[in-house]
Amino acid sequence: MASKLEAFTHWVNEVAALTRPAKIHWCDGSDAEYQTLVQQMLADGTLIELNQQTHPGCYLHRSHPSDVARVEHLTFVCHPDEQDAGPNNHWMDPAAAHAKIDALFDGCMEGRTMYVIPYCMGPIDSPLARCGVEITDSPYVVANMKIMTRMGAAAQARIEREGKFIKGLHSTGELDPERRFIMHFPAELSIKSYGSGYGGNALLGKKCHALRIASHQARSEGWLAEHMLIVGIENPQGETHYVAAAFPSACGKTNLAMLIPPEGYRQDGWKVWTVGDDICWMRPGADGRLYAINPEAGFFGVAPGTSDSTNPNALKSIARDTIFTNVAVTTDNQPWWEGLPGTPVTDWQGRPYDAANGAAAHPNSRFTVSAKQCPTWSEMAEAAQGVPISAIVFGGRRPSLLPLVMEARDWNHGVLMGAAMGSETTAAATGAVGVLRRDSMAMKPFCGYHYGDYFAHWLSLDQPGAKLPKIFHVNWFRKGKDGKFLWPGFGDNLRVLEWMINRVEDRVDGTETPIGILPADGELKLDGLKLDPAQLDELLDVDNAGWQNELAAIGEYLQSFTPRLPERLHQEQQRVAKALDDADAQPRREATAH
Ligand code: GTP
Ligand code: SPV
Ligand code: MN
Repeated sequence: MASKLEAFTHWVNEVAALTRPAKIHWCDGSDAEYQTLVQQMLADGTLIELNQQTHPGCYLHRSHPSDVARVEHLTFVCHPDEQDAGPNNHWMDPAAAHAKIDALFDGCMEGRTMYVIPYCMGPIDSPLARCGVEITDSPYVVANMKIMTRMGAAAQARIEREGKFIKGLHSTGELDPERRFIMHFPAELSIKSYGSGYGGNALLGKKCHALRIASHQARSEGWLAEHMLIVGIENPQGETHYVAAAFPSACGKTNLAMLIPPEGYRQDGWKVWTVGDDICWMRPGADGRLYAINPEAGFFGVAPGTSDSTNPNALKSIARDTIFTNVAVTTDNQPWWEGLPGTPVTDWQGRPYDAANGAAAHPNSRFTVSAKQCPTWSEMAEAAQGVPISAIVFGGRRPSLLPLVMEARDWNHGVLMGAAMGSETTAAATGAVGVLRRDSMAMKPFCGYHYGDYFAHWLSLDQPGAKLPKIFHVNWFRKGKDGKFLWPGFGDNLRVLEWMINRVEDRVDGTETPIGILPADGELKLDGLKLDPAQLDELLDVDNAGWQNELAAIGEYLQSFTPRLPERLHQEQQRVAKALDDADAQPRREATAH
């Protein structure tokens, strides 16, 4: 026992010797501790009080204008062997990486407080959960970790019991983009992050631990750590199916996780339960099905676009006890962003709002809120064994070609669909926005090892006795010739989820096409929706020639992972390409593919 605790304190002492803080604070995760930190941050300007009448317990944080998103070009995965990082990661030799970043950490906490944050990712008593400790000099990080994870005494007790935890060291440093690195050492189960105070760069339990390090651990332990929401769909008979969906950053996970059923569905008794909005850890259970937990305890959600018409559940969740980062404010000091009623007077940088300066709220402005505040929060989110997954969904922002929904014919085909995912880039990471890039399983920025090995790991789950979920691909973002989205999206996405569940339950047949199974005529329930039939045709159109090009591009992309590309995935790409060529050789049918 004692030695397990010693390893923990030894590491803390080592870090203190390097960073030389004036004080060390061991976080207990209590509400009193949170309140004390908030008062301190209000006093030094780190937090700004928002209108406490309309938004009790809500505060605004303005990050440095150069520090508003994840920095993928400064994020490194430092495996001893460069090959293990793969072409999907930036790599640095571990010893060189430590030397480089330790030089920045040297004395960086002088005169300041160092916080030690024990946390648990996942329900505290879950065998699927994993613990970590983040050391940081940022009280803003402590407050966010308190909301986003199970932080404090209970986590510390589990760490003392197990001895094993992920070591995360963070300092906001000078916020100089030239002195900013997010480094991962999977073999050492450790993370070092310097020079950013923002989201995924600084809240180390989230992307750094729960995806980059965890995906590596998951591979050797036979499970999956994925960038997925988890949502429960309860039908009028009271049966609930759980769906896990991977969409790239700012492509709709939080929205789908909290969706409100369309009017007719609500009347019929459909309910939607939120289990997670960003990260999903799943593992095969004794019955062969995949069981999933949400390792997080809160939401770090995109603010712009969140409104009463798009995501009322999110809006209700953030009416109190929420930290807002980089949003605008109104005259009466309420938080504001594009999509809300009212008018902004101060922009996200604290300047008087002027449309000439661009959006009032930063496009990647966020809210941090406890998941318990969500009206649709599922009690199953606390279940130690997790929830059984009926369907896995992949999707991205694809203005053309990709149909509203398609189903993979088997696991291999589903893994190909995930690997082939593409999406237009968003403001969630620094860099150009709206550029189409491949983002396999929405994990391009988060897979902690070689994508070829990762695809092989996915394929390896298909074993005798496994009862794997069906795999689907969706696209809420297909546009018509007028440049407008063809599909209304948001709550109406339930119509697509219902079709998936009907497929899982074998209640509908779908239509086979070379690219997968699409809804047959009449299988998508569209009652109460004003959707032009021509629009539906376009949403479900399979453009053979376009798809032949797509398959060639997918083939080329997959080849970039040789020699580690699994032969099975290559063969699957060849199979679909051939099916398209064969369809081309056949005389044209009169109707489109659905
Ligand atoms: P991260 O937290 O970055 O991982 O993002 P996320 O995947 O949770 O994305 P989120 O749900 O916050 O949505 C991001 C943006 O996509 C918001 O501006 C939404 O309004 C928009 N969006 C979400 N769902 C839909 C949809 O069904 N249709 C359309 N057109 N837009 C959507
Ligand atoms: C994402 O970018 O996918 C996010 C926000 O969920 S961050 O925490 O910054 O990773
Ligand atoms: Mn995310």
